[in-house]
Amino acid sequence: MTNPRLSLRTWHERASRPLPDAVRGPAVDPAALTVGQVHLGLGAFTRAHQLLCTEDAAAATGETGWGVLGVTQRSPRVAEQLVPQDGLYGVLTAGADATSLRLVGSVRDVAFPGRDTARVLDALAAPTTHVVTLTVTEKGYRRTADGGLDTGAQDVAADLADARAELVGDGDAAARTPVGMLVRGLVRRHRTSGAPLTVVCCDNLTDNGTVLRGLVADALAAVPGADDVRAWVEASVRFPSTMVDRIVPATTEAHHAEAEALLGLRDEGLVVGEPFFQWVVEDAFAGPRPAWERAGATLTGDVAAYERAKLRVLNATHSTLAYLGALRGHATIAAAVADPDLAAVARALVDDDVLPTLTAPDGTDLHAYRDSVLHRFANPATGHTTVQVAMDGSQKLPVRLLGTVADRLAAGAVPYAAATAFAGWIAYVRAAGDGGLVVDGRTVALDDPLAPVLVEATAGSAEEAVDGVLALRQVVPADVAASTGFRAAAVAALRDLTR
Ligand code: CS2
Repeated sequence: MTNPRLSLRTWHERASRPLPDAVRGPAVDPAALTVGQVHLGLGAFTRAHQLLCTEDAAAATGETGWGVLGVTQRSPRVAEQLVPQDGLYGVLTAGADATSLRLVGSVRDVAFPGRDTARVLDALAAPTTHVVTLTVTEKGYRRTADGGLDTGAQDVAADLADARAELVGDGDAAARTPVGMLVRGLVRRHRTSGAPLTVVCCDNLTDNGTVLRGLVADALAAVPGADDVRAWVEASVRFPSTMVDRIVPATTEAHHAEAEALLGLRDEGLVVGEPFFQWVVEDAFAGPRPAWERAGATLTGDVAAYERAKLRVLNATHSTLAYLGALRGHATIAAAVADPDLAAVARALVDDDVLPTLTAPDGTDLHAYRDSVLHRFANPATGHTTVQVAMDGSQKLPVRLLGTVADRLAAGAVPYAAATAFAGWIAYVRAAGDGGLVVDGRTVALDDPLAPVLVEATAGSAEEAVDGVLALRQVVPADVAASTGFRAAAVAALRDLTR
């Protein structure tokens, strides 16, 4: 007999009977919450991170105003998962030794832009909404090579035309991009309540708050007649930077089976996370916020050092292990880091190239941080795949790897391990791009918004492939591309990998 589906009703029924010790219900009564936070990008990551923290903060303070309206991206799939479950979902924490399941009830409403844009805009404008959080991935921000908003892209331009219509109260067409949705919501807020707002970027970008503030400014500069809105945003909307950290793999059938065995209910919205959790948030808010510091987050005046250390140590070694690991046929990050050759590359990357570019954030021992990161990667229970981490390299490597390269070159050093990582990406692109990469019995497709450009750029000899990628200005900064030392190191590494 199949188990019933998770919902408020079935959960209450289930909770009236004894539960395994490893299962916890929502920290607050979901039915008592009203929406005070809008989240753009309701994927797995935020469900295992920010939204859990928001619920714990509400539980710690007893405040009932921090329910969340979650907004999906391009597909209605997450809405289909969560709406029938009254927004309830489980977070399966997969440790090396123990697994536990926690239900979260902070999502009080779910919207899909293709259908519900009007409702999202109203929520962004409502004076009862104080905080907007975003996890839309690197590519979701639609940036150009110089980091500005790609206002020439068709979908961005269409959103900006709708932002112009919104100036006169006429703009309910479906939003196509997250920044477009946000900007239209800001225009509506300015036109209606004018209440202050805080917008919290939670993606892996350097100085992410400043980046998002710049994109919003670019958008408004491209909307004729929006000068008053721009001035209001400058005065009344804050964009704190944040560093977010938790490994959240894609949910598998095995995870579903494990959670269902614990709970006795089917949960289509289940997400999985490692035991580790970190969130460092710049304490720069325009108004009220959930008491995230009561729920494990660090509120600080300076996020930059944390952000840089995390991107350059964790995310850079993650990508390196993903590319080199997949090329060696390792399906998971845990298998890749268990390969002594690859662990040595990861350590060399951190020790030789990354650490000289970092200042330790308050009280952090960066060597211990490196070890803790590699230890987390070795957790076999998450099942995090190399192919998942390998996606979108053209969007990720500039942020996680090429800043390190630029800094080392500026200091007069050739970053050899970083060149190996870069060559690993090129080798992966070549193998996946021509259909010749098989991991775990499956042919891997190249998953990257620039895939066709990358395949073309990486054709030919090792020299030609490295030169082809170095010439892609939307990926590689000019100072890195101009270095003959880095080029030679990358060519040598690519030859080794190809051999
Ligand atoms: C990973 C990150 O998929 C990736 O590119 O490097 O998602 C990583 O798991 C998180 O940033 C950890 O906080």
